[in-house]
Amino acid sequence: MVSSLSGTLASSARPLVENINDALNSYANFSDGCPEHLAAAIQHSLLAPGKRLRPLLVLLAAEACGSDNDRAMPAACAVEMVHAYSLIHDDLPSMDDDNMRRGRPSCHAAFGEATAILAGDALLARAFEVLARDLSPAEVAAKCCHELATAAGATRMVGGQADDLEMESDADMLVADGPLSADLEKLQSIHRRKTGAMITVSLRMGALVAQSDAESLAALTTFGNNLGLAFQIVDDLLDIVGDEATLGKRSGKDEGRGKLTFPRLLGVAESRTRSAELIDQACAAIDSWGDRAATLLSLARYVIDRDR
Ligand code: GRG
Repeated sequence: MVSSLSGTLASSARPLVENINDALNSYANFSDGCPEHLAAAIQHSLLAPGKRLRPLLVLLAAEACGSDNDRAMPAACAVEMVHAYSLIHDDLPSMDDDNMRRGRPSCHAAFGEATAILAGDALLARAFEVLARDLSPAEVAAKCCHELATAAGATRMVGGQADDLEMESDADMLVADGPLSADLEKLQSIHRRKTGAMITVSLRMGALVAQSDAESLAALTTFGNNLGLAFQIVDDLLDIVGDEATLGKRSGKDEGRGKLTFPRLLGVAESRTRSAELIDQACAAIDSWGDRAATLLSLARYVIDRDR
């Protein structure tokens, strides 16, 4: 991500992303007992050049609430592990069926389907091992385990994915028959769970590590909820207007699969307007924080200007 950032954001984010990558590297090394091909599959996916948006949000939220990066790093790495697992499983033939991810062959394309499923499983488990072992005090570790498990589970990310897969077959019917507001509600509900929950929990874990007050936690939650939905709308737009080489994955696939997306429901221009409004609402939640929120605010603006 850093390569496509500019100005102040790049100079604040670059060292953080380097620290995140170093920490992920060490967490991707297993002591005796992990088969070599499984470790290779885990490293292939976890250490691939992703934007590291979620771990950055953890670190920046912690920093904005007065904590240092080292304390928050286990939570930052844990959320990236859950994200990497979700991408591996999402790319499987039975889900989104994608052979490219982060500019590389997706995990199952490189290591076979069974190993890819197991690499995802191992990353999900590793995330909670890291949170429970490396976060302190114990109450903060327990809270983060609870929040991340909820965000990743059946009522949020996995549930959103399940509804998204189910809706693929109904997309034509939905657009043709239903009132626009009902379709939009359904689409937003799916993406708030599938994509938004992991973005919001990243910010919340940062605040929890910093043992912030309830008001700051609530403000970051509002920031995250709006940012998460804006992120997904931009993801839908990039699938239409994005460049495959820059994205590092196939584009145009939503259309090919007949998926219901924001641009399909609202059109490209209205989707752009909607994502910009959501970013304004996100920023309004923490605008009054002044300098301590400056990088978070720049990151939110980057989310709608990004090209990958
Ligand atoms: C399979 C349990 C399970 C869940 C899948 C994450 C997800 C849920 C699906 C990924 C498909 C997708 C394109 C979702 C939309 C938004 C999203 C999560 C994009 C990928 O995140 P980025 O752009 O990726 O932050 P990088 O590679 O930069 O980390």
